[in-house]
Amino acid sequence: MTTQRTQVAIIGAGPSGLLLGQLLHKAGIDNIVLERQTGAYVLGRIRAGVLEQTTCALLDEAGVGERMHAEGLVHGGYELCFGGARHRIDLHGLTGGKRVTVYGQTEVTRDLMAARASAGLTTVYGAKDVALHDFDGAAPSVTYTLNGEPHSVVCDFIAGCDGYHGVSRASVPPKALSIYEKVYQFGWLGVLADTPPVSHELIYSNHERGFALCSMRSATRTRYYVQCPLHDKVEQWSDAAFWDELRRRLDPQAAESLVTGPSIEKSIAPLRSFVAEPMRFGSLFLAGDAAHIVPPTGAKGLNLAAADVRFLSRALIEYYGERSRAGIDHYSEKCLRRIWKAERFSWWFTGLTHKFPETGAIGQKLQRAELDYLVSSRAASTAMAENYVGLPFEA
Ligand code: RFL
Ligand code: PHB
Repeated sequence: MTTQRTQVAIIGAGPSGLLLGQLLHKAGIDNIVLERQTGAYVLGRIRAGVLEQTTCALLDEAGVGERMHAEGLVHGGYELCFGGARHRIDLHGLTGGKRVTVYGQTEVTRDLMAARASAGLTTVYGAKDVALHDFDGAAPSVTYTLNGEPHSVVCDFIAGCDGYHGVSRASVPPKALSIYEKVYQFGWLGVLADTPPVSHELIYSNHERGFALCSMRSATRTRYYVQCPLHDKVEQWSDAAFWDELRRRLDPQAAESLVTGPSIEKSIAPLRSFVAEPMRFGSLFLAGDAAHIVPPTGAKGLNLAAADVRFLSRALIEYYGERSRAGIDHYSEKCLRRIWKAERFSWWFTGLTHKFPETGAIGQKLQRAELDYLVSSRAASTAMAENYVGLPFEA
């Protein structure tokens, strides 16, 4: 068994783990990242696309914002489509000047990987059998195997950044956790294609056939989604069937101008609201999807992960710099306060825009009334806009 020593052992090289590693490194705090998959596999997962301004600021702080500023698309609004017409939500005007940046999670991860490599920091890809030890005691450590060989990392803290299916949350005794969960009865079928976007801003569409979302990655690459039955298989959906279904769920003008092409990625994601409380157990911290999941409608998943990492990096910097445990002790409470607001917003926006056959005709009428109210009331639009661009860190 080879033994390494570090200050913070980070499990998972998704956006949470890599961003935490970079911020800690900038502050002179040593860390090792252990990732089960290969780097190529991590980059192959097409996920989030919309960054809040505070997430962009954190990427800048980590020294990885350059390409995001050069290539990201800054959006001051988006459109809600229902009843055959589109209605713009002026995010910039309604929030006193805030905007969002459309820049894919894949690119954020790529930038963080490059920064980590050029700083010469250790990332172990292909780390199997990761196990956490003594995080409620005095000598925390993490063991893993690499190419069949056993390894151990002795550390001060463990950051569980290993997503919803990771080992970190699963290592906490169930009685120490409170779990809150809602699983939706439908999924999102997503397609990535090298086609120009149907419109220069995102379109969230509520249609009697189901929800649709038109997003993008660049001026030549689109990311589109349609609500689909939870148990559909990707193989059931030809490209032609996807484009037909998307077109039907848009207003006539967008349907007319939609440019189609071969898909370069196609996948179905389930929708879930999930929170595990608390987010700290002794020297173990959970961050990102390891602790909470939102349905993607509000574009909050990646942004919440970044917010956790912001609180956690500050807490650890305060600990090593001033030997103060205040940030560590308040980590869970500070994160959860804002997380629950994003959970509420994502649940509400999902309810407003998706088809729920079980609510019947009255459910559809009430949904339409709320959409009408939302686009005609400045107060209602403002509430929506301030959640979409991201709530402040301290209430
Ligand atoms: P990630 O990205 O899941 O990264 C966790 C990493 O941990 C590794 N791992 C392990 N490593 C070592 N040992 C183990 N035992 C391990 N178990 C797991 C994994 O291989 C992985 O590399 O979590 P992180 O960093 O917290 O980042 C969170 C974001 O990825 C997530 O919130 C968003 O992508 C959520 N999400 C979306 N958010 C949006 O805002 N918009 C979207 O359109 C959107 N689409 C999605 C999504 C999440 C999805 N998931 C989780 C299945 C679509 C999907 C399919
Ligand atoms: C995306 O571009 O993948 C995306 C954008 C907005 C969302 C969800 C996903 O709300």
